[in-house]
Amino acid sequence: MEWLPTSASTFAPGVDFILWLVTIISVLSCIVVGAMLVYLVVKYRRRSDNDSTPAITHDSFLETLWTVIPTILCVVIFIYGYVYYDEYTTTPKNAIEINVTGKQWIWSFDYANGKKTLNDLYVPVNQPIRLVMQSTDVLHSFFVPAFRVKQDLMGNRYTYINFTATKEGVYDLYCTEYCGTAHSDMLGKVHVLSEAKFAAWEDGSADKAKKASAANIPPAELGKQLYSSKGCVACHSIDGADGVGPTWKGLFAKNRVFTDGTSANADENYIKESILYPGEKMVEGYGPVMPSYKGLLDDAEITAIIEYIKTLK
Ligand code: HEC
Ligand SMILES: [Cu+2]
Repeated sequence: MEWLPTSASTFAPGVDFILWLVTIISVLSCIVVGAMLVYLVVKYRRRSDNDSTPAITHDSFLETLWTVIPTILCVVIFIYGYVYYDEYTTTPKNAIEINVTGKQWIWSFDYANGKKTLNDLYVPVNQPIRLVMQSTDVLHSFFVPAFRVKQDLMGNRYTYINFTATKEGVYDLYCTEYCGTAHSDMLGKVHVLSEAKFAAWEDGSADKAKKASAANIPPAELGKQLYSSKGCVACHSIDGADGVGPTWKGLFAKNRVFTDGTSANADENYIKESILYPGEKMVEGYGPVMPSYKGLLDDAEITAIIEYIKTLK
């Protein structure tokens, strides 16, 4: 049985150590106090009607003991806590910076070379990373359990977090600040890549390889994957339920009415336009909250999403 999530950053061992330290101290104290309580209750129970207890009011030895021992324990916990907190809040000089924007209900990541990703953060292994984070609306919170890092994102200021991933792999990213209807869908993945794989990802050759393999799956199937991986799932249902955005069930070829009174038939071109320029035609009854996916989805991916929507009758 795994007690704690995978440990995949330089912070994880220290955080886990303090967690265990505090847990063990608490459990041991609880057992000792509990056992003494039972023992003393039994030992000094009232045995007969004229059994009387001596009136002891003070014991300097005991008082010193129960002051000194907890104080030492607190100081030890404080010192470990302080040392790790200091490490946690100090960014190494050679850290790579990545900008993070939290938005109802999407994570977006902007990299130094101009790349941008949604819900998927890519980082090289064994490289200090500094995230410069902000929110465009309400509070969100960036939490990667495997790295033992968590930090709120705010609308009026930048907040920071740093970490160094130590193990290649894909880790869960959660929003841990309740941020509205689709909070529970505000999920992402952190992809920790080897240096070589990260370089390939950065210059785009990994994208091409991935696209080539994506080309082998049916478009509707790819569209279904994109629906979750690109975060459409946060606002659009596929079962007819109303969400932040209209459901995709039965959307294709349906007549759409817009806030300016015009209307259109939901064909391929309309859906593509809705994805690239969501503000152009506002479906009646909904707010202007959908982000543009221009530059985030290529033509083949948009076609795949359209094919997927067509299957949702
Ligand atoms: C933050 C919430 C949100 C996310 C995320 C989102 N949308 Fe939307 N979407 C909306 C809202 C709200 C509308 C209706 C208002 C409008 O027309 O912009 C909408 C409208 C649409 C429409 C037109 C629907 C209709 O009924 O006419 C399409 C197509 C669409 N979105 C596709 C997508 C795709 C594809 C994705 C993911 C790649 C996505 N949306 C992600 C909120 C969102
Ligand atoms: Cu959130």
